Amino acid sequence: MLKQMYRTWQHAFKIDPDKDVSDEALEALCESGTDAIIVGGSQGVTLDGVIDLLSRVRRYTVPCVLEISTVDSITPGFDGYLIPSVLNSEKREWIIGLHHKAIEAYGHLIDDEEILLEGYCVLNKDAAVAELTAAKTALTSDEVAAYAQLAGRLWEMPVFYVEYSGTFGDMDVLKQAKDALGDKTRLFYGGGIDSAERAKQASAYADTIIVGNILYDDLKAALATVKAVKTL
Ligand code: 1GP
Repeated sequence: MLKQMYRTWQHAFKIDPDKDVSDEALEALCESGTDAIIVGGSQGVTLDGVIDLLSRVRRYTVPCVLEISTVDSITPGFDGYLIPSVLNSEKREWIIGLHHKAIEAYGHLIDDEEILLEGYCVLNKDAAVAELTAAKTALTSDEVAAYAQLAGRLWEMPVFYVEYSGTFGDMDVLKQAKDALGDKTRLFYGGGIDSAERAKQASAYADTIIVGNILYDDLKAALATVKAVKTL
């Protein structure tokens, strides 16, 4: 059950249902020793794309979870569902609004053990997700740390996600977030991890690192990020 298993994750690959990945590459990713495959993206996510990727990942034993970006692309069959809330969005809908609407419509179908709330702090102004969610990315490290404290010690969210999607982030910001978070919340980090070295740097502070883009550009480098953080 997702509510338990995410606590041990050190590494996950995030695979975008809107991008092509070959069967060989997918096999290597799923058999890499990563803790989970997260299916998710911010643009062009469709139900067909999600179902296709789910069925291909399901050939392997690795846990597979869906990070929900649109209600229309939710389908049963995943090991769990990650629900992002963008804490530094300037639009209410990305913090709580869409979630409220979805629960009003589908709340009766939700198994609480299978869902997990992620408090996002989106920090790369050039990322698609920053534009989509109107994230206020120009934050000082103290401001990010305040979001971490809010998410961790005040709200006790299960996950605080420092998101630099597309670029490698400021590790001092990540360290300060970790220090402010308290011990109830896991720190996820994603953005620009494209080598074993960067995987190690981020995992010095993050409990779980998420690797995305590099898996399309350099599969070998992507696979090296697993070995960098996990003892297999
Ligand atoms: C994206 O945090 C993930 O949501 C991973 O980022 O694609 O830059 O690796 P990258």
